[in-house]
Amino acid sequence: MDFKSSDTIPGPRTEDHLPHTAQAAVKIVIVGGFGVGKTTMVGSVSEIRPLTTEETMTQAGIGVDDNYGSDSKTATTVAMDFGRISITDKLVLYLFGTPGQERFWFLWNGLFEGALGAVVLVDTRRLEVSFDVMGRLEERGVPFVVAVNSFPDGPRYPVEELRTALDLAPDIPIMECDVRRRASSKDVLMTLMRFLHSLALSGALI
Ligand SMILES: Nc1nc2c(ncn2[C@@H]2O[C@H](COP(=O)(O)OP(=O)(O)OP(=O)(O)O)[C@@H](O)[C@H]2O)c(=O)[nH]1
Ligand SMILES: [Mg+2]
Repeated sequence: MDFKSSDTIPGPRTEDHLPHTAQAAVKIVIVGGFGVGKTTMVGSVSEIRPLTTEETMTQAGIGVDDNYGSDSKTATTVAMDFGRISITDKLVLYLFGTPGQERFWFLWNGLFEGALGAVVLVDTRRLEVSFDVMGRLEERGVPFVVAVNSFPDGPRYPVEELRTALDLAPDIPIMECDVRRRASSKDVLMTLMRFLHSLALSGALI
């Protein structure tokens, strides 16, 4: 293909460059059922413009994909979300959001490859989806924390009640969050980092 002399190939923007102090990069996956807020979380916390693979939801999805009354949700992830956040000068997290619709779950295995840890996003209106999600992480030996993304019409339960309902081991962190807020999403990631650090110290992280 010929390029006209005025054509320019866009290079990385300044904010896309990794800080030169970065010494370690860690892959984290964000998983959860359809429409639980995975793409929103990657977008709210990423310091680079996130890469998304959103496709518009069409009439064909009616009766198949229940968006639980979220009229603002018009698109769904069909492959993955990708973002990045520097936790410290030295530590960088690469974030991979998974697609939520079950017909795309076969892509998760590839996305889990090399992941050090995961965030399981939970919607209290659809707790049952979380069992499948956590089961897949357990099968792959990926440690995770659980973050409850509270929607206004979702039932509210004390966190410890949710721990019991989800049959979570006592050491697995569980917290509430609002993935639309950067600070809240960052708190979740910090909790995951602390959890992974404690597992590493105890020798449980392979
Ligand atoms: N009220 C409320 N709405 C939210 C919250 N989090 C996300 N949303 C909205 O809910 C919708 C779902 O968000 P997405 O980020 O697309 O969810 P997802 O998990 O990536 O969805 P899929 O990729 O389709 O599985 C969007 O319209 C968000 O604006 C929340 O905490 N509260
Ligand atoms: Mg998504």
